Amino acid sequence: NSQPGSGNFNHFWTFSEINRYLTQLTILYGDICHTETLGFSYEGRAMRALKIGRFDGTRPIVFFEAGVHAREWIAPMAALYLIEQLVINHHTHYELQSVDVIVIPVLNPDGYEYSYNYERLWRKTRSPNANSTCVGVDANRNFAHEWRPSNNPCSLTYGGVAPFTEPEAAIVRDLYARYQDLVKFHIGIHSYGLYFLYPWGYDFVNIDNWEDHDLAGNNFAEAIFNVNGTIYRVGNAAMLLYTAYGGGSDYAAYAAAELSATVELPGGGDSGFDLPAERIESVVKETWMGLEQVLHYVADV
Ligand code: ING
Ligand code: ZN
Repeated sequence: NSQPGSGNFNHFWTFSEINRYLTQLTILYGDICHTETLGFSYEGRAMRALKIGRFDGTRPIVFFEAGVHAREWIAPMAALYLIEQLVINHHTHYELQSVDVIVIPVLNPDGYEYSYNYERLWRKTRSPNANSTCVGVDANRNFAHEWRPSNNPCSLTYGGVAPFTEPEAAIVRDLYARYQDLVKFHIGIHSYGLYFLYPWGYDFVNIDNWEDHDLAGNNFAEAIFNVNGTIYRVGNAAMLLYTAYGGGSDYAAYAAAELSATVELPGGGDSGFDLPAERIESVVKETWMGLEQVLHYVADV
């Protein structure tokens, strides 16, 4: 029931539903997209990307990743809705005539499965830590830009013993190494908070081209506001939210991407992470309107 085009955004899909959907989509629309397994998680699950476009080494790439944090279930749903719009309505999107898109809907599949089946508020990966009974690393603190050592594997934001110990971070590093200058925009999709956060996250310092980020972020926020009146705040990650060392968005800006942001989708439920399923459709639709502006921003340069 998560068939392409079925419009079934009324429940949170299981990891196997997501995989079936991606496979189906590439069977039906193999001329415009394909999936690629970028690597395997600690527990051996495939980390898959959907790639839309030509990838001939000349076209700019926009890169979306969701689900690095297990409990933020709305993030993969937003990525899947974006995929659905771009693939099924491919011909109505002029931006796809000049831009290639990579989407990783579930970057941390072990965590997603664990959150889905055992512990709703699980955030990290599921790799063991030496000399500790606490499991997992925050993969969004496991990147090499301004990474910091920490001695508490039990922390929700534990960054690991070194950068890139987690395959979830390493495959993103490898993507940037592979596509280099072609990556024009990186978006990390998270929940919750209603923010468009741009670098740097490691300190209260703005990235050199923060004005470009601000413009792109305001386009994103305005398009979303026009749907249901949802108000996003746009600005520097450290100043608007909190400092975070070794984050994926910072690494993207450092290593490859001209523009990079973390977006925080709406919260809901008791914890903020357990948005009621009835709200999925409305959230992914408004989010799509914002994310489409990101594609326009790159296509219109
Ligand atoms: N938020 C991001 C986090 O990893 C973030 C926010 C990312 C802040 C990068 C600064 C830099 O903590 C969630 N919801 O995980
Ligand atoms: Zn997150």
